[in-house]
Amino acid sequence: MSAIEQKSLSELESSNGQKAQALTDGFHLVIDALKLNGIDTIYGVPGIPITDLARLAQAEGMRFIGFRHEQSAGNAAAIAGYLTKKPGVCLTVSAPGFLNGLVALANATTNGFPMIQISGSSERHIIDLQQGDYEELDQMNAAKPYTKAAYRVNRPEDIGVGIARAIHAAVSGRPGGVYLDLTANVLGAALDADAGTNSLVRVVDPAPRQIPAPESIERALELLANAQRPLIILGKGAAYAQADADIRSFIETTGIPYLPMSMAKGLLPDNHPQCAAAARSFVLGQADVVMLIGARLNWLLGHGKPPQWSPNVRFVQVDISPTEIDSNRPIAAPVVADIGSAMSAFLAALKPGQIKVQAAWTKAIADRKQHNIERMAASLDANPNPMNYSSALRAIRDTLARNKGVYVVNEGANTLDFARNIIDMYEPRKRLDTGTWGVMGIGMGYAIGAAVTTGKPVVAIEGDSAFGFSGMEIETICRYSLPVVTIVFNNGGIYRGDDVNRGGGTDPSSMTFVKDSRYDKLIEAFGGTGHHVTDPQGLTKALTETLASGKPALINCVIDPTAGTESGHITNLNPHSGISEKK
Ligand code: ADP
Ligand code: TZD
Ligand code: MG
Repeated sequence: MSAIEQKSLSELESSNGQKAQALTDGFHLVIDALKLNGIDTIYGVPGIPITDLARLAQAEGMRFIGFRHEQSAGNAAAIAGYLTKKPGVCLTVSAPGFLNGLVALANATTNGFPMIQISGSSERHIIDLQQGDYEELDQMNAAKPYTKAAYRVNRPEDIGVGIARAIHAAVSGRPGGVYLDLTANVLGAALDADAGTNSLVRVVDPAPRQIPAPESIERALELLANAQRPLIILGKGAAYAQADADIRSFIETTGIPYLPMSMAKGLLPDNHPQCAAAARSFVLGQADVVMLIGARLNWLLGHGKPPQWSPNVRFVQVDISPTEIDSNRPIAAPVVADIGSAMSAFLAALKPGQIKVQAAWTKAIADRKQHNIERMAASLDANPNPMNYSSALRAIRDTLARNKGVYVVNEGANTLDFARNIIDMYEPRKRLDTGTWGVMGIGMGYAIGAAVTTGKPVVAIEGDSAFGFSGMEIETICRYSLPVVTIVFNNGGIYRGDDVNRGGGTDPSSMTFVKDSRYDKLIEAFGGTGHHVTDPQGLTKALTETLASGKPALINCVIDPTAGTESGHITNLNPHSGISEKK
């Protein structure tokens, strides 16, 4: 045990036995500052120099959720931030632990999730002269390019301000990941207790409303009123804003069809008559005025350009970030505001009958939806042996339709793309997935973050490759007895399980895993329930039972190794060397 640890522990003991002390230290000030600002949970992995910070958090009544890898701890913090609008806090050790967490912090920034990674760091004077300290790294500067903001606290009396600044940066404007560096010296430093208390800051209104300019609302309504084929696209910014009732009211009052981006599914139920998801390509290609609400025109929307979009489409964009406007296509009617304020302004300004959606447009969408739904029904109803994505997902879809409050975490390639299309969501912010980066490895972290934050059941639908990135957190799920059911879509590989080594050697292909793996056995090692299923009936039964039990479970779901396609539904983004054609 280090000197710092001993000192802090002895303080803990004496604070249990005796009355208030004249001194406090950096460890206590961090905890006090977090608690003062309503932060009650830390996700992390302990070690030098933050071992006692985690212990102290528990001693002081906070929850500390300990992970097996910092990336998952970071992902849990990030999704907690998305779900609660309060920054999720991830705690990491110096250098390698910090870097492990940084992937999640960068992913949070990219997705606009409020998160703070607090990391202990080594001695500044040794780092700066590169004299080789234990876990030496210039962490703050390493973090800067990947974060919304990065701060370092060099004096214990600045901890309160450091945490206040981190909270403001994480949740204001477009939310994001913030790095807060706490040196070992600062953590261990003593400070007069009163001076310490007085140095803390309770933040006031860290995510202030951003009221839209009235003329921006008028301009947008006019554009929509003159549209022939209007469309609304809801993104995860709209889900994050938690303005659910006003968004629904605007959509229903105007009658404009809408398309939810993946994490905005359920903002209005997917079976809503105005939902155009089943006619996605059709509406993107045909719409003449598109209102983006908390969605970026990035790769996920083909950058708003042909061939997916009409060349003449004009845009309304509601976004809190002024620099998002015109980033890919010119925006005719920008509304820079927080979505809650914007939607209530739209509702207040909308005149009765101002926007009328032409029946021809509504009917064309309904016809196309019907056509696509019938086509999809054929593959959903087929019952191939072994199961393919559609037949397995139909079983999950139907079971989840009977369990509408369940959170769905989803990653993989085919496993992601099929599940997104097949599984309907009925409630806001219930679908959590690979998001803006299409990153693998969010699965168990997001599942744990959602379960810890909400206490609600979670079903994680995972490609077998995707699962491997965070699979060890199955132990974390069992340790905290979380109501998480993980379903591993086991097709034996990345995209497919039948790829071969093109060199003909004995090594397996770069794309495949051990055949007939039994992922269900993993969870049994930690006392969870494992199921191995090979048909939709078995899957339905296992999922129904495990959801009802509310206990950790893993279902190994055998999928035809030949069922997937390269890169799932984004094959077009995959440059080919020509070797893949030799299959
Ligand atoms: P999706 O991937 O679902 O299309 P994106 O993450 O690309 O969504 O876009 C979300 C957008 O929402 C971002 O441009 C972000 O600035 C914006 N945003 C996030 N929160 C709010 C909010 N409360 N009010 C307005 N805009 C927001
Ligand atoms: N590493 C990281 C961090 N993110 C990534 N997106 C990838 C690698 C590349 N990648 C994908 O884009 S999807 C995927 C990888 C490795 C896994 C696909 O296999 P799966 O799903 O088993 O999860 P399917 O059902 O077999 O397609
Ligand atoms: Mg796979």
